[in-house]
This record gives sequence, structure tokens and C-alpha cells, in this order.
Amino acid sequence: MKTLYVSRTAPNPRKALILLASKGFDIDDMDDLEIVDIDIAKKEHMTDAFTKLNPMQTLPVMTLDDGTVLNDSQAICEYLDRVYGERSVMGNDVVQRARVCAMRRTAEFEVLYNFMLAFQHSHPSKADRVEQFPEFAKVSVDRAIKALPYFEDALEGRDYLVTDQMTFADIVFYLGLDFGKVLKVNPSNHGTNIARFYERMNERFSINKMPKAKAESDN
Ligand SMILES: N[C@@H](CCC(=O)N[C@@H](CS)C(=O)NCC(=O)O)C(=O)O
Repeated sequence: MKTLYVSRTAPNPRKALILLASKGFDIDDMDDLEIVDIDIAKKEHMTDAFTKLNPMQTLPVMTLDDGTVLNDSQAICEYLDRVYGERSVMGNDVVQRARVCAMRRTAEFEVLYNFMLAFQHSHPSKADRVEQFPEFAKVSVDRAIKALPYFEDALEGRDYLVTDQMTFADIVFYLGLDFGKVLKVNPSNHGTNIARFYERMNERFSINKMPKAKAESDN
């Protein structure tokens, strides 16, 4: 049995959960893949057992049947994309794949990553995880906001960033916008195209719409 360790509210694990959901899979009812919920707030990702699995103490992590451990969301999503479902969200030909990659990396480095840095440098729960420089939080938020017009333009007259179907770049950009809300950046205030895009993605993939962790008594 393959196992995917996640926190259902954290952006990087959500990439994998949304990818599978977008391909029509019920993540809690898959024949060959078990989801294990790890509570970051309770520091379950820092236990000895989890650290043995992933010395980086981050989520998501995936283990394969042959014992392979994947400890990065991009690697896990590449694997899931190829193994599950017909259509590739990474792109269906060489040029499409390269364009999805470029857009995904821009969304990741300019938007999601800057919001994550802002969170790490300002939130009390991260104080024992990183050396915090609170002034860096605002700089990072500003940098993410500065990138948004690029995406507003890319969404002009279209539903998704790269092709007429949802790709992994859309998933990462949506997660960037969604995490920005934690930093009080409202996606509705940064252009009509972004607002429309966010609403549509959120309708399908918000934390509330996605399957919840099973109650402990169910396990
Ligand atoms: N490169 C990693 C980064 C993963 C990452 O930073 N995950 C966050 C959740 S979004 C985490 O596990 N944070 C726990 C912590 O910082 O203590 C990936 O993309 O998988």
C-alpha cells in the first residue's frame, strides 16, 4: 500500500490532494493509496518516527510499495499525475509541459513562497522553527502582491492560466492566493480576473469542500 502523509490545511500537501481530486479521485477511498493525517500544530511532523521518514520534517511525504520515500510536493505530484488518471495536469505535450512548468514556478516562487516566508517570519507557531525577522514579513507580502498583475494579465479572457483546462500551475497559484488570505491579502482585491479565478477554484477545492480527516474513532 502506498501512503501519502498530509496536513489537509497546509498548502504543499494540498497540492497533492487537489491534484487527485481534480482527476476525480476520492482521496479517502483509493484502492492502493492510504492518506495519513499529520497534525503540524501538534508537531506530529517532528516526532522521532516521522523524522526518520523525512529528516526535513515537512509535509507532504509519500512512500511507495518498494520503500521509496518522496519528501517533496513537486516530486509527489509528478508521480501522482503520471500514475493516476488519463489527462496530465502537468501538460499533454512537450511545449504545454514546459509552459505549465514555467507558470507553476512563477506562481510558486513569486506568490506562494513569499506568503509562506511572511507567515514563517511573523507567526508565533513558527518561532521555534525559523529565526524570525518580523520586518521581513511585510517585504515578502509586498513582493507577492507585486507579482499578481502578471497573473491578472495571464487570466484575461480565459478561465485558466496556461490552457483551456486546469493545470498544475492553476493549483499552485490558487494555493498561493488562498494562503495569502492568512496574511490578510484578499484575492478579490487584486483584479477581476484573479477574483473570478479564485472563486471558481475555491468553489471546488477550498479546505471546507475537500474531504476532511477521518475522525479518530473511524480509523
Ligand atoms: N519543499 C517542500 C516544502 C514543504 C513544506 O514546507 N511544507 C510545510 C507545509 S506547507 C511544512 O511541512 N511545514 C512544517 C514546518 O515548517 O514545521 C515541498 O514542497 O514539499
